[in-house]
Amino acid sequence: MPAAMNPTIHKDLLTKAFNIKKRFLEMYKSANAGHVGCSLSVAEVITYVRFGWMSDTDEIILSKGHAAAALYSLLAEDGTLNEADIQSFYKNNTYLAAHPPVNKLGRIPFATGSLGHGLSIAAGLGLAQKLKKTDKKVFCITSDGEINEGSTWEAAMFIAHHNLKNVVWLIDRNKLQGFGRTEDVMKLEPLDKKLAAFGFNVVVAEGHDFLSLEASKIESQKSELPAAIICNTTKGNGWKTYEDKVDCHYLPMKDDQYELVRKEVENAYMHHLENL
Ligand SMILES: Cc1ncc(C[n+]2csc(CCOP(=O)(O)OP(=O)(O)O)c2C)c(N)n1
Ligand SMILES: [Mg+2]
Repeated sequence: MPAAMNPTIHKDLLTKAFNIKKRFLEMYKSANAGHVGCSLSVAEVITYVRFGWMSDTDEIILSKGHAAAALYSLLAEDGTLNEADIQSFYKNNTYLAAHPPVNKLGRIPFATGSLGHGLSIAAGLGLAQKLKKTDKKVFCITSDGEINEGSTWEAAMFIAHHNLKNVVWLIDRNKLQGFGRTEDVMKLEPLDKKLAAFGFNVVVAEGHDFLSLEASKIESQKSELPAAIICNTTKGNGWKTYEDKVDCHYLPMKDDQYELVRKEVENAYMHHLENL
């Protein structure tokens, strides 16, 4: 897919994504928590939506709420949350729980994490904005595993039926879910054809590549249909030992693993900058 991006903007996105990853790796380490691979999978997609696409008044619904640390880190990067908020991650009485609760602090409008509900929330918000005739958009990021849930397809039908062009559905297509590969647990393919049959303008992007994400934004705006963007990603992207392995879903990082993944993520960032 052809794409062009001003190198300064590209560098800024790479830097923001790096900061976001560095911050959530620290959060996971100090909380001794899992879901590291789930956040690494979605890091560039969420960065691109926030800093490359949406306006300040648009909404993000992170339907795959188990990657909450990526969302909180993003909200720290845009200044919504501060360092003290981030330090409270996973602690008693925190606003920043393992899954995002409804949260005034982070301007999170709905709780997510019970998989399969985020797209319905986005559909409702999208319809409300359409009726109010506003320009506000709703970006919903789902996992691929949660497409197993019937409620996701119900929301898809609803979005298509009401032609909610203000809802942008991005799918973190890492091909892994909690207990194995998506195609073994419950086959999704041919996902593009299924989504097209439901009435979407289906766009495919490389979900760790800002040029491809930029191209998908442009492509998604060419159609009269609502967009579903299949973002091809790798679970645990950048954590070489566990990339594309189900273990990176659950495993907290040991000290040496943390040092290693931090270094690997930093090296990949430096490499990108050198090759801009
Ligand atoms: C309704 C529901 N069932 C089960 C779970 C437990 N759970 C948490 S993450 C996950 C699967 C993760 O795979 P996927 O949904 O593809 O997310 P990703 O690969 O992006 O991390 C499951 C089953 C849940 N959060 N909600
Ligand atoms: Mg998945």
